[in-house]
Amino acid sequence: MKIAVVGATGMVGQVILKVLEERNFPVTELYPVASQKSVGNTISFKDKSYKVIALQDAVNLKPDLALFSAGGDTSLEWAPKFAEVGTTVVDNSSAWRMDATKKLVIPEINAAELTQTDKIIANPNCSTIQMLMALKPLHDAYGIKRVVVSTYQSITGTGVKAVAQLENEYKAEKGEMAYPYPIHRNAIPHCDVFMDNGYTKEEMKLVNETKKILGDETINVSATAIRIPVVGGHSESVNIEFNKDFEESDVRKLLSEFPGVTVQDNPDVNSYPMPIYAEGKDDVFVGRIRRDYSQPNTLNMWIVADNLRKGAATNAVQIAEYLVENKLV
Ligand code: 11C
Repeated sequence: MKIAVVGATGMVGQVILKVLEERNFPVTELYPVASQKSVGNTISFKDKSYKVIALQDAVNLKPDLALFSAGGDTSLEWAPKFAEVGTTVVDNSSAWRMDATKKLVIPEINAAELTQTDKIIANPNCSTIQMLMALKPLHDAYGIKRVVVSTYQSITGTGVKAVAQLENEYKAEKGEMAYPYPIHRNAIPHCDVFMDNGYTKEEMKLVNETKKILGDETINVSATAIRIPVVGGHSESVNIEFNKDFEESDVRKLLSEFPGVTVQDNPDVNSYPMPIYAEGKDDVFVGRIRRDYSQPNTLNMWIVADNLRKGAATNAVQIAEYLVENKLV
């Protein structure tokens, strides 16, 4: 496969390269692509050095696949240009996710929707991916009526500028601010921009992407997204009301049998998922599984995953793997 990684010098782009290498993705030619200021720099992949090239140069090379992680505006402008020359684009931004003509894919859930004609495929938001990995087997078994989710999101979701802000604050040094407030020793109830309805865009991604990926407009989701000074991954406290009742033991079994989910839940030995331990792992970790006694058919759980891996890079590479394995590129 001739593969372009667009945004190769960014936080997710770097993890995409690492995941491609780890999973031994069949790369015959690699085109690292970045904005003009990084063109000419080198990146390494499988012990070889590659020069970073510009977007138009990468289009001219007609790659089979382009994995994009360069922001919505770049995707809106450039993904169609790659698609026009026959490249299949897997896009990490929010630009195409809610476009009815584009598939929004978590491979363990809905990769079967993909066909050869899908030239721009959207990778869901990180908080959506980890939540739905845990909800899918339970939705199939009991039918989800309503989800109330609060997120505790890693600063790596914002990017390098946020990581620098935390480091500067930690060392009591001045620097550029990624957030309107300090993040060190703080919790900021504000991820992405505010919308007219009083929710943030990040919160509405959890609402809308859930319906699209599970193919069920009747699922109600209410979300609050919080930024915390953590780097390893996103955490989510999720309360789920089902249409049918469940046994807690069956819930544990369904979750542990679902590919890509690891149940880590034993209060006797203080076993539960935490972002510091999820960092660098591809699985979604679920714990604190317990019945909500305040109303019927309702469950609480705690979901943690590395937002740069399963929440972004790994999911995108898994989509690419599915396309290759099923001869769709
Ligand atoms: C965050 N979820 O942690 C975001 C990062 O829509 O792909 C990714 C934004 C997106 O703030």
